[in-house]
Amino acid sequence: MRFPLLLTLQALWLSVCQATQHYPTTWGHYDLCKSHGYTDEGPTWYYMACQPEAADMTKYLKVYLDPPNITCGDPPETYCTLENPYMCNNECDAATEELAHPPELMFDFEGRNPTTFWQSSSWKKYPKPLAVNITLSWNKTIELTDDIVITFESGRPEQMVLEKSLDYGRSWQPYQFYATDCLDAFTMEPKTVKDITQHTLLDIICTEEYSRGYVWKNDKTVRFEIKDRFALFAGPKLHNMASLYGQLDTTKNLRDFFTITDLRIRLLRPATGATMVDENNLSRYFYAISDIKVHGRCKCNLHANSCIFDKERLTCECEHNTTGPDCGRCKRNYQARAWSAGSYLPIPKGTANICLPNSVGPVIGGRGKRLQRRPDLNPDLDNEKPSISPESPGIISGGKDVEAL
Ligand SMILES: *[C@@H]1O[C@H](CO)[C@@H](O)[C@H](O)[C@H]1NC(C)=O
Ligand SMILES: *[C@@H]1O[C@H](CO)[C@@H](O)[C@H](O)[C@H]1NC(C)=O
Ligand SMILES: *[C@@H]1O[C@H](CO)[C@@H](O)[C@H](O)[C@H]1NC(C)=O
Ligand SMILES: *[C@@H]1O[C@H](CO)[C@@H](O)[C@H](O)[C@H]1NC(C)=O
Ligand SMILES: *[C@@H]1O[C@H](CO)[C@@H](O)[C@H](O)[C@H]1NC(C)=O
Ligand SMILES: [Ca+2]
Repeated sequence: MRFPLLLTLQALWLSVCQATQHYPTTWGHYDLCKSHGYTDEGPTWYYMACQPEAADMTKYLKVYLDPPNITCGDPPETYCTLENPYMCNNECDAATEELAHPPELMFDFEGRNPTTFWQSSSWKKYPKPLAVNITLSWNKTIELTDDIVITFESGRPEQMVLEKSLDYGRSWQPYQFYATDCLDAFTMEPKTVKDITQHTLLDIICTEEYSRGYVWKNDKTVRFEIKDRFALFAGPKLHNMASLYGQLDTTKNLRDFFTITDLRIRLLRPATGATMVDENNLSRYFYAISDIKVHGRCKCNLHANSCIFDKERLTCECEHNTTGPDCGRCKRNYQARAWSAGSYLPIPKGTANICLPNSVGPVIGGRGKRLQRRPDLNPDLDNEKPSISPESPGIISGGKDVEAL
């Protein structure tokens, strides 16, 4: 009679897997910033590293197009298909709601049929390049947690660059190059994400995987593969997130790689489907995007487990007596030691590294030497070893002394 039980367990396991398809169970840690506990002296709080849940980040962005008037429909235009220049029934008219294709349609709910999409003007100025920048701005640092997926309604571009900014759009770095011919377009060897190793994870590659023309009509997505990169540390099914978290904790470059404030999609050359551009019918060449997926979480330096969207702006709800949009500072009167980010280590609860009240005692200069140490103070306070705050016995903090897993 073991059989039924086994089946039940299997069914249970399957449903757990389905429920957590996006986020393996190991993502669940770090959802609490503090918890209530008791010591000999009475009730107290225990503080832990914490972070907001990952979410669909496209609800919180602003989109900017360059050139600003590149959206189709003003004046109205009729488009022909790439496959058949005599099939010209794609009409764009910005003044008619049913025929308009504004940028918002890249971020609306894509559950219905037919799809809704943004569309550019056609390549009227050929051979001058048809270059369009689509910039997505959050005005907040975001940590990516899943692949960026761009779904094209037109053919996928023959040349495109995905760029990122970490400083609110002041400077930009490429994330990935995309071309039908990487050598020709960017003088880069074509690679795929499978060529990347732990040691080359920060390398920027050019891929030809997402630029094949109209023949692959069913494959309309262009991806930036976050999960494949995570998998280099966390294993193919991201079962060992602890290992990834350990790496993120100790390697700033790696953390920064997945962190953004803005994204920019630089469309450089539309799909042409053939080796020669048909100069007599340029209405066949344009860009159209039906959906963009960006999944991530607010970066709160492990000092907040929620992030709110208020007055058009994302802000971490900082705990641990930190403050600022990313909880990047200690609150006034809580500067007894230098601010530091929370730590994922030790797994699974991490270390809060809370800011301590000034009354703990004055700290001299930058070296953090302490004067007038009060007798009840833990002598290890300065070197981030686990320590007890004098005001509230039982508060655990510090602890960067754990080896990476
Ligand atoms: C956009 O505006 C610029 C400058 O006003 C103009 O030269 C260009 O033709 C316009 N482009 C489109 C596609 O309407
Ligand atoms: C493209 O070809 C179709 C079919 O011949 C024609 O109806 C349309 O006007 C042409 N467009 C241009 C811009 O020549
Ligand atoms: C797009 O952005 C790049 C830099 O990221 C800039 O050089 C270019 O002028 C922008 N505009 C267009 C239309 O490409
Ligand atoms: C970005 O956020 C800051 C506050 O963090 C605000 O002052 C600024 O106006 C925002 N910028 C934009 C373009 O929304
Ligand atoms: C911040 O400081 C206040 C006042 O001392 C204290 O009640 C609170 O528990 C502190 N919070 C954290 C997370 O340390
Ligand atoms: Ca859409």
